[in-house]
Amino acid sequence: MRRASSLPMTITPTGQEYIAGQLNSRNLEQAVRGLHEDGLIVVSGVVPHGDLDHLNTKMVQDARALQARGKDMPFNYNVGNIQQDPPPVKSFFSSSIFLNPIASQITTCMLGPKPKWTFCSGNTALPPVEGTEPQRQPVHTDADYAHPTHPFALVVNVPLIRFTPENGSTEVWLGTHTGDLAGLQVQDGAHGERASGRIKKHLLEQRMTVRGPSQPVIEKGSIVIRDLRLWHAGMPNLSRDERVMLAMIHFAPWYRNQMKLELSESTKPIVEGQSQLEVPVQWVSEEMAEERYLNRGFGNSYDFGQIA
Ligand SMILES: O=C(O)CCC(=O)C(=O)O
Ligand SMILES: [Fe+2]
Repeated sequence: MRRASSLPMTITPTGQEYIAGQLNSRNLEQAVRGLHEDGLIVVSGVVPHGDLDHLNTKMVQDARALQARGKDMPFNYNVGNIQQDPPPVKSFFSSSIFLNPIASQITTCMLGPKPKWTFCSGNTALPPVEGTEPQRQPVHTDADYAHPTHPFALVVNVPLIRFTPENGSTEVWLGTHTGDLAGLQVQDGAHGERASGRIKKHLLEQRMTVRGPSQPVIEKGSIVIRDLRLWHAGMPNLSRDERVMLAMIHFAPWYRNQMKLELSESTKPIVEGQSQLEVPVQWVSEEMAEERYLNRGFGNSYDFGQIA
């Protein structure tokens, strides 16, 4: 048997598919196959660069403000990687980024009609700070709790710039989202600890001999879709630029996750202008949205689980 690649499958929609906001059946089949087999795919050329640049300028400023909080930074595993929410207001809420129709088409095919979007945040790999050693995250799964053994949640990641190994492209371990490799038995640390979901060392060594990790180059304008269970790790950013990656979670329609987004009323027409996703929202005024989005929870304070 041919050894499986450690690099993800990339789907490249045609101009027609892009304009229609929908993949044709062949590309959709590829996407679904990649998610079943590898637990992660890249869809390239689906987000206009202008929309990314506009949001990136704002989020880089915000990242610096969060970094200036020092030990109170909302970091995950180590201080080089902060959890950072995008501003939930109309001027930055492009539907190409937050409600991308091709991303929703794919998650719908995997999870069933009207996936539920209840988490909207981001991960920022910060450039090195003088006097500190750049650190990587431990290999982990974000599904650090008892969960179903079939697909139930997909993370839609939108990189705001081109990702490379130098600027901290996420390390991914393809094919680790199912079977014996998924579940609490492969993990160290329990939900509620700052470093939960870490994959046991001997399992990493074993997996390395079967299908090792990669840090793929992801072109700007791409969307990455990842099974929540997949093993991965945030990597050091050795460049001079903040590396911002949005993370939206789509849950299966039957999955009883209780979270809600908090969005400004100003985004309502955009959210209600689409019908692919169910979007439970706590609507707040523009002013309140502005005031609160950089002071939300991070890491373990979110509950990705479902009620009984
Ligand atoms: O920033 C990244 O590349 C990944 C971050 C991550 O996996 C996490 O904080 O859980
Ligand atoms: Fe993670």
